Amino acid sequence: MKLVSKVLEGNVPAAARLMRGLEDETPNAVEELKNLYLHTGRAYVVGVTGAPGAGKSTVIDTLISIFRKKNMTVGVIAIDPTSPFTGGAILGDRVRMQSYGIDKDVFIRSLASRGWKGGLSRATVNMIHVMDAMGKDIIFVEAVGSGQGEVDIARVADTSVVILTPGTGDEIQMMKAGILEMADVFVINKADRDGADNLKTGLEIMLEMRAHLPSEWKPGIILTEAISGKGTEKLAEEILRHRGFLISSGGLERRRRERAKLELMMAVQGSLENYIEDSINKGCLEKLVDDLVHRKISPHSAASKILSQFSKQLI
Ligand SMILES: Nc1nc2c(ncn2[C@@H]2O[C@H](COP(=O)(O)OP(=O)(O)OP(=O)(O)O)[C@@H](O)[C@H]2O)c(=O)[nH]1
Ligand SMILES: [Mg+2]
Repeated sequence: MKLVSKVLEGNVPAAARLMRGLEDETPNAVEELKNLYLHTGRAYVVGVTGAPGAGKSTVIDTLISIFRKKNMTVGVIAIDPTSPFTGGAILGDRVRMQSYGIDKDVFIRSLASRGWKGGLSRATVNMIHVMDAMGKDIIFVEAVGSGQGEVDIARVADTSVVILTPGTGDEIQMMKAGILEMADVFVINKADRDGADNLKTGLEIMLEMRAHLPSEWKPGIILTEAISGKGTEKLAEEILRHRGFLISSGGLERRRRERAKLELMMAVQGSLENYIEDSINKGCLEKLVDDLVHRKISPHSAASKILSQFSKQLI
């Protein structure tokens, strides 16, 4: 439990060590997390998604400065796009956001999108908890959006920012992936390029087509040129406006409840998976698979057997 008290004091090496432990889900780190969790729930989480190269890192970069000026401490979790050639994480984000390396109130951590024992959602949620416990006021989670991915980030974020760029046909992709429904704030970045106004109009029409109750949040559309910082102050305001709306409407509490439930389900799933892995060692699982292959049992009955053994073990 030594790491937790250090993390709560904002100790960076301790936080980095705990994060590494959580990457591999070592028993020690998982034990520390149990205690750490009780000190979390204060940070505001902003998901930032968009196509590769849309400008997510550049936008976050400008937002870091804006929120630091508001005296808020910042955490960033950058889920790197994985190169199809090497399977390694692209280093660009780390280099670009390096200038904050000396500011102790900004903590940036990259996460490779592969190789996480418990899956990306669990890894991301755990990183959020560590930064939250460190006392970060606002945490940005950058993730490449390619359909399913954004939806997952939306489940762990309080505010979901979706970045689009002109001339890429993003809006069509977006409708297909159901992103329209999950975005709280739309950003049209690279507004210095042709087609930004057309994209905005198209997006407005799509949003109008959705039925809105007067009490519902209507996502704003912010035009930015992240590279020069133009429009990003407005974006920061819009994020805070959404936060205000969530707090006053009770939406924040609902979202956080959903998140707690998601985590509970992931924890149950994790415990079951660990149990099943142990069963493999004992040969139980292979025996069940044999029975399935020879049609002596159905998958549902086999699952019930595993679950009943599991529940006996819990008692
Ligand atoms: N013209 C223009 N270029 C921009 C703007 N914002 C970012 N860029 C450039 O777009 C490129 C990609 O920006 P990033 O911030 O790395 O984009 P990203 O979405 O984080 O990219 P990945 O993490 O690789 O998915 C960089 O070369 C930026 O300099 C902008 O407003 N206008
Ligand atoms: Mg990036």
